[in-house]
Amino acid sequence: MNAEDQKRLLREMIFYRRFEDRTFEAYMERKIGGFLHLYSGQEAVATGVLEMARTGHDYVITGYRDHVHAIKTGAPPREVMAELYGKQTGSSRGRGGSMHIFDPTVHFMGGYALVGQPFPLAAGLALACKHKGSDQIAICFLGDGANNQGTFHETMNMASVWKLPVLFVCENNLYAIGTRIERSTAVTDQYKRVCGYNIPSSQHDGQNIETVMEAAKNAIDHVRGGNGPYFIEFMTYRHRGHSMSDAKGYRNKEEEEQWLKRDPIVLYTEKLRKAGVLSDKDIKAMEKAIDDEIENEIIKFAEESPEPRVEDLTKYVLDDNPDPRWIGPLQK
Ligand SMILES: Cc1ncc(C[n+]2csc(CCOP(=O)(O)OP(=O)(O)O)c2C)c(N)n1
Ligand SMILES: [Mg+2]
Repeated sequence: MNAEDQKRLLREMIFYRRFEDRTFEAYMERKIGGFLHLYSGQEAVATGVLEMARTGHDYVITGYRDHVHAIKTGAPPREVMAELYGKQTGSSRGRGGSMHIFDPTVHFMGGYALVGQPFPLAAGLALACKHKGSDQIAICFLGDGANNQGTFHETMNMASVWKLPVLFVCENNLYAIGTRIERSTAVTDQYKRVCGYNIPSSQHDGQNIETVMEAAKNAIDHVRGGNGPYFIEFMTYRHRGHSMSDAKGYRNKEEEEQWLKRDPIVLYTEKLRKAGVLSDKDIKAMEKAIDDEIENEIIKFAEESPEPRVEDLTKYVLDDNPDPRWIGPLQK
């Protein structure tokens, strides 16, 4: 990878971190309501995997921790922020909020609140790709906890039998809300669980973005090459609580400190600094430009956007009244 791409990827990860930090503040100021699950600490996974995908062409789907996945897929950050604010200009026209970012114009097929819901939807998207005879694939992100849902097992079986072009990306952050993985899951290495469905799989470090990219490239090549599904697991950690009302009492300080040392942004910044790609001054300038962009373009847009109108309440909800932006792209 050349230095320009490395710098861009670091900038993207810092942008995602600052975006999430700023949503935290807006939530505390009561500008964002409802549930809010932040992605801080896991940035290298979505950034690295989607860097290797053909965004806008492939279909991407995930759970409720979805802001970064949506933006990296191509949803405009200011529309994602406006959605968090519940505004009419939001990705889902203010109807969805944090857990339901949706932008089919870039084939981001949603965040979903129900754990395990995206598995069968991803299989459906992959089946559609297969029927169309296209080289598109579906990429389904999900947490370690989601793999204990019935939908996981049903989907893995059908995806394998039908050789569907779907990549399952497990973000194993060791916890499902406050339950540590050993307490809920008999086989804690998630990649081993799909051997019963004859799906090839592997496990990798999710904190090193270049490792993620290399692993994702191999997995995507496998799926796009017509070989059926692949299941890839990344070991990672969320820095913040599960959602905003979580004081993290179930985790110990030593564990958190260990993972903070392996923060994906810290690791990549160190690597690029040592390689002479970036100086401390460059990093400071980068952070300043990101903060300005978030404040002056993204937050400003969300704050100044109108609320949805009461008389439009049922608009875009039912099939007979879709958002015109969504009609064409869904057919592509
Ligand atoms: C069907 C369903 N059951 C339970 C819940 C409550 N719930 C919300 S998040 C969550 C844990 C999911 O953990 P994981 O898949 O590891 O994702 P992470 O939050 O770690 O990203 C649970 C049980 C839900 N949203 N949907
Ligand atoms: Mg988890």
